[in-house]
Amino acid sequence: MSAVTEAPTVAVLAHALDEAQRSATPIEQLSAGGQLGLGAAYAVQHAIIARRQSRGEAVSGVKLGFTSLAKARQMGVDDIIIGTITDAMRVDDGGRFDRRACIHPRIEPEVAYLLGPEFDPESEIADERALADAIVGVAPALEIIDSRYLDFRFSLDDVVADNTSAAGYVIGPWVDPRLAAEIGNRGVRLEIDGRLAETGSTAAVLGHPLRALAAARRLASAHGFALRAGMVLLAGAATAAVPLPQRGFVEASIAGLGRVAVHVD
Ligand code: 0L1
Repeated sequence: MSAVTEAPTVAVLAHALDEAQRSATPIEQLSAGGQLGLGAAYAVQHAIIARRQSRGEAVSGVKLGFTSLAKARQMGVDDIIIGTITDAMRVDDGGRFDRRACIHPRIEPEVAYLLGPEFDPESEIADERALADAIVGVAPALEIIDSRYLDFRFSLDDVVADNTSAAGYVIGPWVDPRLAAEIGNRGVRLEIDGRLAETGSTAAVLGHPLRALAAARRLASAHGFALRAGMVLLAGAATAAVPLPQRGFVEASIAGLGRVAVHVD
């Protein structure tokens, strides 16, 4: 009798990626076994989040990836993607992040938005101005990413399935949402132990980070994500990501917006 090879199911792939994250052990890219497809990749991501929820985690928001050209080039991909963040990934501003939970983590500065009740994708509002009015806070943020794939290499489908490499995030002080319109082209600095590691501008995020609001709505309705009041939206990296140090103090600042920091150990 000839052997029949079947494509692995969404559940099998989600289990593999979830276990890779929990054991901090990298796995081969899913695409090595054949093309996955974007629909299946998002199904795997949702299945991973369901596994995390069954362990008691709560979804706290969404994150966009590859909203910056520099970042997309760094990783060799060419489209914006959406991922899920949970309460277990959140670290307090100035708090501690345990690097040993990761495989090969990197860190990047971002702009975060706090979504208000009007942000729901079912609501009528669609233009950029109205979406900006639907946020209730804006803050500087740090995102820690950690690909569960060997050598931090992946295709677009791979990284979507791997929940867009989400590993941790830190939100600085929330400020008045009206400030969001004014920070379209502000200097961004990422420092490690007081030394400059990366510098850039908020304009690297889609030309103006507020454009992430419309992108998030579009991607959320296309790929089955809920956007609810009180959720955080991470708009995507404003600079290339840098390797997270073994230990140290990482701080990001966005001119006119504020600072956010994390201790790594
Ligand atoms: O901000 C970003 O563009 C995050 C991308 C996440 C995917 C990755 O680089 O691993």
